[in-house]
Amino acid sequence: MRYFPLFALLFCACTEQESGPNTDLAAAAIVPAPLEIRADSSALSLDQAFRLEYSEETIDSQMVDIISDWLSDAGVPISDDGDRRVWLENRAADATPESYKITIDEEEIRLVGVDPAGLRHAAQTLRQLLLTRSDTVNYLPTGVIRDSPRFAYRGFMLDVSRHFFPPETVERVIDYLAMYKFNHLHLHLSDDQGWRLEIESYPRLTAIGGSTEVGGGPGGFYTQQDYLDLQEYAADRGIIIVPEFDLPGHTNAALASYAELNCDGRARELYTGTEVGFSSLCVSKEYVYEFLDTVLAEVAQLTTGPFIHIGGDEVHTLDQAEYNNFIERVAEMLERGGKRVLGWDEIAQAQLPAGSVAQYWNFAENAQAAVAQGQAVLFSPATNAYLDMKYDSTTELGLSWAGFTDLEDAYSWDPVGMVAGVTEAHIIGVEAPLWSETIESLDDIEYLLFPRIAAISEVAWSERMLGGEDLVGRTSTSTPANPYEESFTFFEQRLLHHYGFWEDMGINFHQ
Ligand code: TNX
Repeated sequence: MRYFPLFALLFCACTEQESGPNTDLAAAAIVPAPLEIRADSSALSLDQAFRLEYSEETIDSQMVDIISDWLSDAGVPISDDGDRRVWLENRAADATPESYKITIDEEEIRLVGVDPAGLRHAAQTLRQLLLTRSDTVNYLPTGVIRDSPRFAYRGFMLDVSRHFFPPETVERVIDYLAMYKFNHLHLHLSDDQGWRLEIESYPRLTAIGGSTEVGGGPGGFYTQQDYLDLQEYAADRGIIIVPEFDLPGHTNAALASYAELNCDGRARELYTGTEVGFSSLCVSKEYVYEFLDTVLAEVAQLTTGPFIHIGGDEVHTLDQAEYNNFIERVAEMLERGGKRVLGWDEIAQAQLPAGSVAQYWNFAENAQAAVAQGQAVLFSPATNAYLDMKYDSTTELGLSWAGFTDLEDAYSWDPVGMVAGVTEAHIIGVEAPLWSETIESLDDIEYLLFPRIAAISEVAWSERMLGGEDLVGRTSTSTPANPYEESFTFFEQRLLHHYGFWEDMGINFHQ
């Protein structure tokens, strides 16, 4: 593991100057914390307009437009004949994908990414510098920021099945994820309460299966065009959509839409409650496999990302052999279609194709089984990363089956060391799921997301101070040593500066 002195550099994130330009870039309130900041004790005035210039071979104008919007919304006047310059560049390098470097001097700002994702992250970091600066002094401190992600997969899951959320809501969520350097949005597109993606070969899945939701509301679904548009909106912001169809359990909406999917050949009633574990496709029927072959081929055809998520959780009505056989057949379909298998940790009980990923949410032995097969593990421990858990006993929204999860709980954990035998090399990344049994609107989503999503972003992106000691040898002062306590303090200091712009953006965050 690499260690860098970033926490030491960020130590004074809270000490705002009273007057005069802030010349200490190391005091920047950047979340997730970057790898390295070098301050050089000067400042760049933001009083003049900036022109955006870029190397045209490596950057498309769509990206420049998005970056330009981010910067002007954050208070930098952008104009074609601006006196000062913001320079954008992609420069391929032998570095971790998504790495970037920002240089600010008294004359200009330079953003260099090793790839388009890196350049976008650079722009987001600059945006945070702008949004968190004190509004009485119109300067940015000068210096250099170098940054790269610890984990390749940094995800968030939105359950659009228990309650349906329209595309505009998903777009806002994508904006928030991009701001905190996430790169995957997992959409939980089917469950007992709703099937949410149009499938041309099986139109009743959405006509019937998409017609309601928890509590009996109207539900809804994405047309294939909606899905393609969302996928493009996300890609323009560096985010890959991971579609999930939860199989073979959590399928009541499909069982209500096509009678043939049931062993008794009788369609189920639509379901608007919140129980789990009662439904399953009839895994002994060939019809079910023909159905899935067609459905998954349509989804694979629409989806540009490498993964399709097949769920696999909480199947309480099948024996192990039936379950394994089912998962293996479905995994094989994806493999034939050129997609990688992602599924909840239970899928590791079956033999998976090389390159599969088990999403650890509850069962350590399943994560270990995945590693024993040579597969990767994605960390979503319900005790720390489930954003549908209540903050505390007074939180009205959310559930509490995995306990309460306050900001410190969401921050103070690390995937390495959580499951014996699962080491950094096996871990593809971190994902925070938001299940929607109790939430119905963008306001509700924001309340459970903010501020915890920022904590998860730092777990997924930043090098941590582990074992009570960082690179510069600062040791934890807590007894017994809590390796996360000090880094949490630094995190909170930086995060406080984000509350102001969340308020300005109208985000309904939990205080
Ligand atoms: C468990 S996590 C589930 C979901 C629920 C969630 C509520 C998982 C793989 N299954 O079906 O929505 O808990 O927190």
